Amino acid sequence: MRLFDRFSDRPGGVFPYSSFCEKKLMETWFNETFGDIQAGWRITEILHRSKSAYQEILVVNTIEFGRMLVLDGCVMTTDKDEIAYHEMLVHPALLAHPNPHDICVVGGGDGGTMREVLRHSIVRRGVLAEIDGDVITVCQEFFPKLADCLTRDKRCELAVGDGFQYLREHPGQFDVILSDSTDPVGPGAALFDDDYFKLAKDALKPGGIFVTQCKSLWTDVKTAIEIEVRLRKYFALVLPYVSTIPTYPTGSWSFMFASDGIDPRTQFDARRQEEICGSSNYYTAAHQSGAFAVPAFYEKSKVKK
Ligand code: SPD
Repeated sequence: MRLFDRFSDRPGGVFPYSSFCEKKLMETWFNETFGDIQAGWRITEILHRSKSAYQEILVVNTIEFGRMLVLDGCVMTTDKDEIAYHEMLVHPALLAHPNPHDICVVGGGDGGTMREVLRHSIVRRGVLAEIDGDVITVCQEFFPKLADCLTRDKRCELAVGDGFQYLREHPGQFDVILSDSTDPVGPGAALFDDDYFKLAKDALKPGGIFVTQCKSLWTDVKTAIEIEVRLRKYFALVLPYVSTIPTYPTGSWSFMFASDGIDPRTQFDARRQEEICGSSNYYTAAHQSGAFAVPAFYEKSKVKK
């Protein structure tokens, strides 16, 4: 699909006070198509378009959600609802780990996940293993609230390159690994494979925790179950959880939490949680267990397999 195909002009009504003027207002929309569903956001401006060595990078200004980062036609993040993704990818795991000192984020070049990681004062080192340096550069310009931490916080280390390779070269180093990838299609698919999950497990210290973003349970319950089953080969406890992310397909998104036994719903540091909740805009204390209440059809779909 050509980049231009993602935009459409639609008649949006008539000019106010237009009884003598038939001219229609034209609205420009950015559309994302996923399977048989299409979502659209009315935009005012295309702020950036480029093609990196890995993907098409697009930044538009939407009316409802502010700036929107789009990679290869898929919405990655927006000014307004980024909190629902980044806070929920990070806090359940970091609060569950008793000593999260060394953290690795795989992907996440926009910086949002790392920003949340670095809000935990207990963190000593946050490594961002992002394959596409252009995403970092573009986000530093258009999403400073997300990306500023990548250069301003001394605890953050940028490892621009293949996350797969990075984990292979750093066995036993991390307390928590967070996989902030694109979707499990095309280049992102490798970050949902057996080999990658094994590498992640090996790159963790004993007792380490791994979390990956997953899919919408409404459209991809089978894929989510497959990812859970794959993770179970390497982790004793694997739990799906969900967040409401309006600009992601279906508006409801899942994550997989994986540990050797730490259960985030009951084992977490309440003192650190209080500190995080004080400055969070999405995550609340109730999410630490409540987010793990996934729809009944998730378990039932396993039986049907
Ligand atoms: N379908 C969208 C999934 C995108 C997950 N990664 C988003 C990156 C935001 N830091």
